[in-house]
Amino acid sequence: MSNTALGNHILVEFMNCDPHVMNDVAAIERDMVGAARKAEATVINSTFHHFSPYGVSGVVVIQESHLAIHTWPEYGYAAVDVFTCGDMNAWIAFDHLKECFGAKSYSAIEMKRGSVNLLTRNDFDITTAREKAAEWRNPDFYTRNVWFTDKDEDQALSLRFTGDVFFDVQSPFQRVRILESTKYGKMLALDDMVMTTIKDEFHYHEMIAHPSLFTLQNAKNVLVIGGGDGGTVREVLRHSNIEKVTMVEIDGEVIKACKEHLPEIAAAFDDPRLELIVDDGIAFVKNAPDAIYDLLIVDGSDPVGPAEGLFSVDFYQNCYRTLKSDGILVAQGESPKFNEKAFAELNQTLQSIFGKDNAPVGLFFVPTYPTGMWSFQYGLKGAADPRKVSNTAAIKTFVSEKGLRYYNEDIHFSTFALPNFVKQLIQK
Ligand code: SPD
Repeated sequence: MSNTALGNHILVEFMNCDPHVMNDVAAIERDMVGAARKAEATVINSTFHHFSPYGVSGVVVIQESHLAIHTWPEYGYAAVDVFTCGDMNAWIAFDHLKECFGAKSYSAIEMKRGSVNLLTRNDFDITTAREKAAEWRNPDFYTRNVWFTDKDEDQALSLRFTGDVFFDVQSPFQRVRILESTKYGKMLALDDMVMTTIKDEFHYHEMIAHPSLFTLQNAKNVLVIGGGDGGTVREVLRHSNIEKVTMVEIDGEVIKACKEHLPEIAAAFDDPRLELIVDDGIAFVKNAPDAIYDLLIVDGSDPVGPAEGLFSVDFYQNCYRTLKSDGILVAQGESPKFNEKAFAELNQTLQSIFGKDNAPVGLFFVPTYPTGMWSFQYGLKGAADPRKVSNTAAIKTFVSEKGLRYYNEDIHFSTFALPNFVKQLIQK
């Protein structure tokens, strides 16, 4: 390094890179940290974010300055800069990244930063400054900041994750991933949406199952559409009156990922009362006989990709048909604060099929979904109405025997208490 400048900066254009790598925040973090290490830099910290639908930005802070990146997967392009001080050779990092990203073309310019003859040196006591720095810096340990972001155009929820990816498969329907979030443990992500995490899954799975099962009291035959992680059937099968659960999940990779990596959630797949079918739930309901299910649960993901049809009028008409005369439908209802349109339209659909007063909404809290406020929406075919249950003693006993952590006899009723803005969204 020339002693006429404080630093050396290379600005790199990597083009025609592998687009999948360009969109993979964990791989990019690994490669950037790897590049720094290969160039014998001391890594202090890394911060990486994935943006939905595409793109990664990140910085690796090194003792010798930094490496930064911004990617545009849709163009197979990465803009990288490597800023170094001291003897570190930035071109070693460049060569490493070129290979990792599969860049077929590239260009770079090199600049000297901080021309010493243009600067005036202050009179610092450098020895004390170095000693102070050594007190807090542990060169064997660096902090990682890799973020998974679930967002629409205006809002986002970001979870920090360790950077470790346990499962990453592009199925015919979606990208299925198991990542490890630092706060909520292992999580299932479909495309770039958080589906469930080990530490907060009980909010969703207890609330999708128990309010309707305590309303019906003696449900025997249940159909679950979706729910590939297994949490919903785990909760349904806690009820001893259940004789049969048919679960139809379109994506076998989701089941595989969760069985392997989320066994606490995928805990009931071996229950003999469960029939597991890997197929299209929409077609399954279309072909199902009339009036056979006590309870039909739609545990689908958001209305993009394979779950889009789970928000259609046709689908819910078939659901209505397959329910017994007193049957109940429960559907993942989206958020009145995140995707108001899908939330309101689903309720209109259910009102039009089940009747104006027979499509109640239950709100509950999920910390790992954008805005935290989420809903289940009901379709009540007959008189069984979760807003009017009286068997609270049975709920109390069940909750305590099974060790439930979200649902209880008070939540059973309070979930149906709606803020005024939600009432307005679904006004009849
Ligand atoms: N944005 C998340 C919507 C919820 C999707 N279902 C979660 C599956 C849990 N079994």
